[in-house]
Amino acid sequence: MFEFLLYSLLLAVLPIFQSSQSNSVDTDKSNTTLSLLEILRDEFHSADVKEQSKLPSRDISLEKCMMPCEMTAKLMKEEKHSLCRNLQHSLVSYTRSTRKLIRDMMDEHQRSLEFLSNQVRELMNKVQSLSVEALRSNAEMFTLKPVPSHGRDCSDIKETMDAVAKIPSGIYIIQPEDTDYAFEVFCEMDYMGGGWTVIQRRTDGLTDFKRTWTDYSDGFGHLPGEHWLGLRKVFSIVNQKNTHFQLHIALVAQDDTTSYASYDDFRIDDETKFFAIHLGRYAGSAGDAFRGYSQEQNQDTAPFSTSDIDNDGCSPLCTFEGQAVESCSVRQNNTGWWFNQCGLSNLNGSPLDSDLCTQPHIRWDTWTQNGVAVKIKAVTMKIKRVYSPVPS
Ligand SMILES: [Ca+2]
Repeated sequence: MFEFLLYSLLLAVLPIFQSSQSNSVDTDKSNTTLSLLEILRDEFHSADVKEQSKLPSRDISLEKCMMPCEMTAKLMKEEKHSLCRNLQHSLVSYTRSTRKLIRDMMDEHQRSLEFLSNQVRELMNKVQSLSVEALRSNAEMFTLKPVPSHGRDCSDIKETMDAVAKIPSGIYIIQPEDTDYAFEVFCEMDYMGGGWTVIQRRTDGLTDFKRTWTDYSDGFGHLPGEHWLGLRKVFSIVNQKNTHFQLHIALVAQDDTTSYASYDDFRIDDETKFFAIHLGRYAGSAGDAFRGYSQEQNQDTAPFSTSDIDNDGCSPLCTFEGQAVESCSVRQNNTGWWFNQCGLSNLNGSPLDSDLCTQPHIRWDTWTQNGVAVKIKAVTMKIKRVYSPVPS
């Protein structure tokens, strides 16, 4: 019986070895194993024959053939079914675990993405809040903190700082007395004793002086070059208590000859009176073009005019350079000035106009050569404190 079981077992494993033989690289080893199995089968068969020969009155040939074959087939079938079942279970289990693994990984990625999105949202909120805070700080800095000024005007700066060291010409910050804001001005610290606050400069014609009332009130241009400081700022300087200001007008002709006009008590009214000009005594070499030669030409006490605010005294028309004009500003390139029936001066004209007869230009018509107005290519207007008693 034992031999029979052993033989059955061998028959069951033989196909496996045969199968592995066809796929195995180690062919010799498989052949050896196969030979061994065949020998064992033959031996078992011999032993079986011997055993069968001892059994009396039985169909030996039938049992010898049928029993092992049936058992073998049954065993092989069960083995195959078992293997298939195991394989099927393994595949199902593997598929399930793989699906679960993929699902877990996707869940993990989703959680990571959500976490990162939240982080980004929080950071953006922080950036926005910091931007708002920075803007508020800047606004507070400019609105609440006063800008430190160097003095009340260029004369004040010259007096207080020049005692310590010589100070150069350039841009300084001033805050005139009783003025609630500071602003920049160009100070000339070398010319005629220094301490001059420049209120107008015209040199190369690159700055557009065709401006409205608002621009002439607030100022425009580039402080180191051509500019108009602005009537409101000029008013705040000359309106300081216990001060008098001298106005100096420096002129340069196209042939580079120079001339000047000076007024020892210069001031202007406030905006409600259209910044009307008031001039003291004249001194200089260029003539008193502000006052001209007759009362009709006198610009002293005249209000300021621009192309959009007409105070030029032409009612309804003036005669200017032989023509009837309604607006002295419009007739003179839309520039602003203290026109009075136009008059003999307008220092805001263009220095590039060469034809004095037909084109607007810098005008100071009391400066003449051989009876003809000089062609002016540059002008500077500047003011300085005076301390000598001024006659009232
Ligand atoms: Ca007019």
